[in-house]
Amino acid sequence: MSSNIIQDTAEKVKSMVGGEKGRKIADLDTVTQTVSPKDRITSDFGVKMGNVDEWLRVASNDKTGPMLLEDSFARERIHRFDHERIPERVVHARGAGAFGTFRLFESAEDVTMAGVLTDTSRETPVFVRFSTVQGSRGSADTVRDVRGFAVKFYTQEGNWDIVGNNIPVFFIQDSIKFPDIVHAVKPEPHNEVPQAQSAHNNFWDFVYMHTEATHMFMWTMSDRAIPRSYRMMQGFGVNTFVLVNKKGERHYVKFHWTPELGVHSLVWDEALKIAGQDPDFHRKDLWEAIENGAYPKWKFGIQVIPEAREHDFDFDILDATKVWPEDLIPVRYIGEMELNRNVDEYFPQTEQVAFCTSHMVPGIAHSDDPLLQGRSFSYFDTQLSRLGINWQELPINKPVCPVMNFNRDGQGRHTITKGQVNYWPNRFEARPPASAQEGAYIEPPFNVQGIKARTKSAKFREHYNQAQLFFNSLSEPEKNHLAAAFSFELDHCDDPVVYERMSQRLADIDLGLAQTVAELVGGPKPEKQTRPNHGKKASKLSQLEFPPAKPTIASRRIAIIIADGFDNTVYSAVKAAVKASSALPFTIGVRRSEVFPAGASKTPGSGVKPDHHLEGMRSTMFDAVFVPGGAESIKTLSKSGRALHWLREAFGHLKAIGGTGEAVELFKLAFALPEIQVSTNDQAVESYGVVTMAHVSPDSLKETVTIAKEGAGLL
Ligand code: HDE
Repeated sequence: MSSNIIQDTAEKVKSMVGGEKGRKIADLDTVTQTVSPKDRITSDFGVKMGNVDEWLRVASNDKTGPMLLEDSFARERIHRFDHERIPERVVHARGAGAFGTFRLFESAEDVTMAGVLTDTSRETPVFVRFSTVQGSRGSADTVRDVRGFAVKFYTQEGNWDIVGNNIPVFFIQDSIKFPDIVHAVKPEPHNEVPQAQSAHNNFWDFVYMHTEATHMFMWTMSDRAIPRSYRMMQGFGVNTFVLVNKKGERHYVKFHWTPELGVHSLVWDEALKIAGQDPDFHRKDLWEAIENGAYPKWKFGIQVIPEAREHDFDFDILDATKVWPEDLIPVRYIGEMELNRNVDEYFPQTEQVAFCTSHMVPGIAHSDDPLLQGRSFSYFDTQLSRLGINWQELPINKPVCPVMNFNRDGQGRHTITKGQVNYWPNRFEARPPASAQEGAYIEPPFNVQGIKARTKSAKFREHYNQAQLFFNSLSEPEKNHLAAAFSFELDHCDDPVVYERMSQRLADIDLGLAQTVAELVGGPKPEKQTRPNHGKKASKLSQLEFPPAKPTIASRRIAIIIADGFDNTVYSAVKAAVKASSALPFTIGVRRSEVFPAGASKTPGSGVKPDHHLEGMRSTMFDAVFVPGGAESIKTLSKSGRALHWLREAFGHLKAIGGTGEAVELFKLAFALPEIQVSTNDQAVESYGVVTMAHVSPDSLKETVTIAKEGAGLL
């Protein structure tokens, strides 16, 4: 009891093996077991089992009699199996997680005293879980939805969680509305349809009735809601938090994650198809990238407003349905996160991880954001039904610094605390709680005034300005995708009240948008803009403003299509070049068994064994397609409906496509667009994203390889 907890912390932290960044992994290692197939199977109580295939029963060669209840081995197996499931998360049920490291490259000590944001020598271990919101645990990854972006920092001062999303605003302003929005967006109660989609009457009815949702539904109808990869999306803390520095000064803050690979999305047709073809597309993508050493990275940034400037803006900075435009409050990038290790087992790690907005460390605090305050109640509460009262003891949730308190007992408690007392103060040399100087979390004094009432500041009542700002700031293709998304969603609403009203609502934002959508979905076509457009734009709302930090094809999936008689020189050179750029080449053959190059003897072993065949994997699984020439190969592919569909689909999804030699003829046939220019010699020609080279000489082969390697025209 009398031990000095602060000193303990420092010593324990120092003594942890594996260095700073390995600290959480070393901690998890203490509870990790590696099961070898050579190990003998035992019961949960450690007794070796002699038979795991047959229940003990009364039987003989000619008679199979009743089973015996006495077989506790068999009963144990069934009993454990019966209770394998826990309640899935009520939202964000489907997710994928990974471990990583957070490094700070600039101290933010002017605004916070949090060690994790001021000590540039630290490497803080993190666990991140990405998720979709609406669907259940078994739903598809590429649905149109917000993505969760939750980060747990295992800091030396305790756990800090930023439980964010990939969209910077939210549907509602007050947490009391959360059950309504979630009920409305989830499958409808009478028939539990549809799964993982907002394209239904109840959702659009809700957002029509709640004008505060207008800004958010503009984002969810944009390309942001169908990301190409978890690795290619931004993360936002969404809520307004407070940073406190050593002088006790408070600053309002928003947290940002910006991906090194840039922000990229699927096109809707791709997203729809992938949901069926590979429902685990995002989960696999994250896993594959980490296994291949293409560790995803995000820059970490803060937008800071000093306390005294809280009321200087035409929106309330505590309103989670508003962004802080970056032109007004620039993002200050101070750190970087890398994800570099996959989980060892999904359930104890990704499923049992529990994030809470109230997990904060000294230097980081709550603001009066009415959404945040309610969240901080909800996350604690929900873990009780998911994981039980001792959820913070689960290895993935345990801090890496010591925990000492008198919270005790409860179901599933497994920490054993020695000592005679479990209360404070006590007759032993109990030390008082720590002071701020000793690292305690002390709420900075804050003057609160007001009338007790169910209301919010007047600025919370303005709901359209930023919806227009967002729309005005998008590029033309993004605006077109937005109109298409509304048209898809409202087409799935069969109650005319819903799609007719929503068609009208869009005229509060933009007349052109409202008219396009109304016409397509059969709503009344608005004649005039019901709310004048202020015409303002802001930077960093269009995702096109987030290109990759440097052009790269690393970790991209590139399909190389071949049939018997393909040009092996080009095939091998391109494949090697793709690999050399840390991208992933996949050979797609007309069949998965050996395919033979031009001039080969066709003896077993002299050909190439493709990774997949054209029916097994579709173009939607790849970022780019390359077809090497070879007269016989191209003749076969030209006659294959599937091969032509592959190319047309890739073209329609705006994929980069490349081909040499006779492949030029295949492209003419597949695309049949007179506008597309193709090469007629050994010069590469790029047109509509299709790169061709009709003749390949030793010199031009180098160029082909460069095209593939540098991604020029490919991605
Ligand atoms: Fe959540 N949210 N949320 N949310 N949320 C949950 O907590 C809640 C909100 C977010 O990977 C639940 O542990 C309320 C905003 C993520 O484990 C639950 C309100 C943002 C995750 C909950 C919100 C989020 C959750 C379900 C309105 C973006 C997944 C299981 C006041 C900043 C975390 C759980 C993970 C999960 C409540 C609004 C993000 C029920 C009451 C805004 C990323 O507690």
